[in-house]
Amino acid sequence: MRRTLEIRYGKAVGLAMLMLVLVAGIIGCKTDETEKISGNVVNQTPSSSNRNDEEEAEPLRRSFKLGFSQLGSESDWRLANTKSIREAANEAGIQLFLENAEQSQEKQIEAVRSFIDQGVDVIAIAPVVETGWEPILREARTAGIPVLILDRKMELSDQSLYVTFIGSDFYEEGRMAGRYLLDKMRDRSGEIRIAELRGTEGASPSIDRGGGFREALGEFKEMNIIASESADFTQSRGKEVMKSFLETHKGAIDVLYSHNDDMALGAIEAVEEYGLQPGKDIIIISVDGTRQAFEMMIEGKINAVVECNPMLGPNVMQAVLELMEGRTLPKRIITPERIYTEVTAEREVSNRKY
Ligand code: GZL
Repeated sequence: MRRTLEIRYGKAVGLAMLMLVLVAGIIGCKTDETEKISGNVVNQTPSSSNRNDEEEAEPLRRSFKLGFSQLGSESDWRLANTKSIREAANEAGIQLFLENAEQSQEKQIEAVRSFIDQGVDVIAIAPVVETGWEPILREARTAGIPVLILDRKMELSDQSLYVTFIGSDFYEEGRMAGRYLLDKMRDRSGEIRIAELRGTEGASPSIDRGGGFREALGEFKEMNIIASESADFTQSRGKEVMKSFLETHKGAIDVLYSHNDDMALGAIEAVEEYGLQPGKDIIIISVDGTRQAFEMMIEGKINAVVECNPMLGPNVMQAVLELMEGRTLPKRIITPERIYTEVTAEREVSNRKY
């Protein structure tokens, strides 16, 4: 009996040892597998010995590197956009390399080349103008670095040169401005003389906001754009160009359509210095939706603002993380937007985040 027990006990111990070795082997392989799958895990086994098994299996993700070429700092919208990108990168634990090109495409291209040399994981570009990007995007593709286009669009013959566009539908913004004007003037008869302050020449918001506005006004022949000039999205240029419009047309302007709030704020100064009342003598429609523009609507100096949301940061960082996890992204990620008027401004102004 005793001998039998000894043999059985011996066998049980041997079997248990074998099981232990087998289980240890499986855990070891799993760890290796985890490392292979995620790819970007750098320290799989945490140094502290007091972590339990579950924590041991959770890989530590290294912080990804995002190189972002920001086009400039020309407007309140742009400052809010940069702030949103910085805060969202910090929140997501993504290492952000941000270069401000001060509205120079050449500096943007140099910045992208430096990101390639630094070996970032992803490159994001807010392109100052639509054209001239294919060569540098090909350099990024050769380096195996995916590119996100933010805010403004690029004109590309090869759509595979970028992963996704994250921004607004500027053409629809222009249509919303045009539809508002048609409604605002529905009881007016005779010619409606419109002045337009365009944004940066060749920039997609300038091209599309102008196109959408004209499409909406299309069949209404009394709607006449008598003056249109770029004021580069800045307040100072907006004042200068509006001053020249007023002098050229001797104040005979019924509507100002400004492609952004900064130019509209400059234009308001010019209108008041000319002796007219903005928002009354001249209807003013703008785009962006900055807090200052809302305050002007409450004062009755701007009649309507089409929102263009600069808070792209969270969408951008989400896209970076999904890209790094090997997921596919939609080709366009569009921010929903709406129009606000002097009627709705008061109850909305406190919600404005930029
Ligand atoms: C629009 C953005 C434009 C803003 C301007 O998405 O590119 O550039 O409307 C800014 O205020 O300068």
